[in-house]
Amino acid sequence: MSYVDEIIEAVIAKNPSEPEFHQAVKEVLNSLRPVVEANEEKFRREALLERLVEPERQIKFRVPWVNDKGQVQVNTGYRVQFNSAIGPYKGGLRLHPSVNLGIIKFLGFEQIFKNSLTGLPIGGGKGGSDFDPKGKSDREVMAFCQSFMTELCKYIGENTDVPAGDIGTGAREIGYLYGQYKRLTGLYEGVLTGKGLSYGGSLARTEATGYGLLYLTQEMLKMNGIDIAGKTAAVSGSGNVAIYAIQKAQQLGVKVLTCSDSNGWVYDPEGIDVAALKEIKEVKRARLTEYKNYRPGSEYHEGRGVWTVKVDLALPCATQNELHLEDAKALVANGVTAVAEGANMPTTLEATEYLQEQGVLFAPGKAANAGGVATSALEMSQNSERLSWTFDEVDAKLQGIMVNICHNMADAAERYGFAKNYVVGANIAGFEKVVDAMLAQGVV
Ligand code: NDP
Ligand code: 2IT
Repeated sequence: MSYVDEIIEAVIAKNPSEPEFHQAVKEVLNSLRPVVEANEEKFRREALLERLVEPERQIKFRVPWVNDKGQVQVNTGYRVQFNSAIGPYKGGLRLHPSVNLGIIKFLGFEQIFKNSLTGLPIGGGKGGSDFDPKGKSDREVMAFCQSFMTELCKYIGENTDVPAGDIGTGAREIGYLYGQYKRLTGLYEGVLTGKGLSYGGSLARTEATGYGLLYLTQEMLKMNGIDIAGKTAAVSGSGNVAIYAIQKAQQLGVKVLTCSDSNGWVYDPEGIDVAALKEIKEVKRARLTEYKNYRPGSEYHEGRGVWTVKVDLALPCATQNELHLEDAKALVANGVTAVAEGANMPTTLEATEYLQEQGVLFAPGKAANAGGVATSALEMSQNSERLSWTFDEVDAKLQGIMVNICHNMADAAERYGFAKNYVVGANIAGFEKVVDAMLAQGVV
C-alpha cells in the first residue's frame, strides 16, 4: 500500500468518530501524492506524514457559566495546537453547537497549510466550544467568554498561540475574551486578533476574509483570460465572510443575487443590499426573514437553495459541506464558471471532483479564504511594533498576498503536471514550506 493510503487508513482507525477530520486529511494527502512519492524513503524514515496528522497538543476543558435565570450551564472548550513548525499556532475560535473535537481538528489541519500559503510566519491551530451565542444576552455571552478564557489563558500568548474569530466569534466575543485575558495575566499583548480598533485591532481585519476571497477570485479569473466585472454570483451565508465578500464583489462590478443563513435564503434580482444585510446581521443580530422588509422585490425561501440560481460565480461562505454533488450539478447545468470557497471545506469531496472534471475553475478555501488569517498576522505585526497602519496600507498588503497565493497555487499545480488543479496546487504549495521547516527542526 502507498504511504499516503497507509496514513489515511491509520487516521480513520485512530480517530473513528471524526468524519470531517478524515475528509480534510484525505483531500490534503491525496493532493500530496506526487511530492510524497518523489521523497518516499526520506518521508517514511522521518515519519513525516504521521507527525503531520497528529496534533502537537489538544486541550479540552470544562466551561461552566451562569445564565440570566441563575442556572449553571456547562459547555466544552477546545484548543488544538496542530503544528508550530513555521510560527506560533494561529487560528480562530468557533462557537457553534455542532463543535466537537473532530471539527476543530479538521479546521486546525486546514489552517496549517492555509497559514503557510500566506507566506507569513504562523503555525496552525483552532479552537472553540459547543456554546451557541445565538439568542443569548450580552451578559450571558460575556459570562461564557470569561469562563472560557479563564482556562484557555494558560495555553496561549502572543508568541505561542494567537486565537481569533470564526463562526459565532465576532468583535463582541473577542472583546470579552481579550478583557479577561488581560485581567488574568496582566499582559496587554497581541494575544488575540480581530480586536476592536480602540484596543489594538487592525483596520481591514473585519473585511479581510471576504475581500481576500474576491481578490483571489479576480486573479484566478484573470489568469484564465476572464474579466470579473459584469459577472453574477451566488453567495451562501450572511456572516462576516459573506457580508464583505458581497461588498467587494459589488465594488468589482459583480452582481450578487443570493445570501443565506441556517434557516433559509434570499434571492434579490437587483443584487443584495449590503447596508440592509449589515443592519440585520451586525446590528440587530436578526434572521434573514427580515430582508424582505428592506427589499420588497426580493424573495425569501426556507431551507437550502442558493446553488439552484443561474450564476457565473459560486462563493460558499457559510460552513463545511454545504455544497453537495447535486448542487454542483445544478451549478454546472446553469453554466457556472468558477467556485471559490470563502468558508472552510464548504464543498464535499464528490462535488469538488465533479466541478473540476467539468472544467469549472475551483479555488479551495485554504487559498481563497486565507485573507482573514493573513490580515490577522498583519495585526500581530502592528501589535509587535506598537503602531497601526492605515486601511489602505493593510488592504494593499492583503491584495498582494492574495495575488501571490493565486500564482503560487497555480505554479505548484503546473510544476507537478496538474495544471489548473488549484486544490493540488494549494496543498502542495502550503505543504512545501511546512515540510522544509519540520525536517530542519529534527524529531520534535
Ligand atoms: P459567522 O458566524 O459570521 O457567519 C456564519 C454564517 O454561516 C451565518 O450566516 C450562519 O447562519 C451560516 N451557518 C453557520 N453554520 C451553518 C450551518 N451549520 N448551516 C447553515 N448555515 C450555517 O462566521 P464567518 O462568516 O466568520 O465564517 C463563515 C465560514 O468562513 C466558516 O467556515 C469559517 O470557518 C470560515 N472562515 C472565516 C474566517 C473569518 O475571518 N471569520 C476566515 C476564514 C474562513 P446562522 O446565522 O443561521 O447560523
Ligand atoms: O479559518 C480561518 O482562517 C479563520 N477563522 C481566521 C483565523 C485567524 O487567526 O484570523
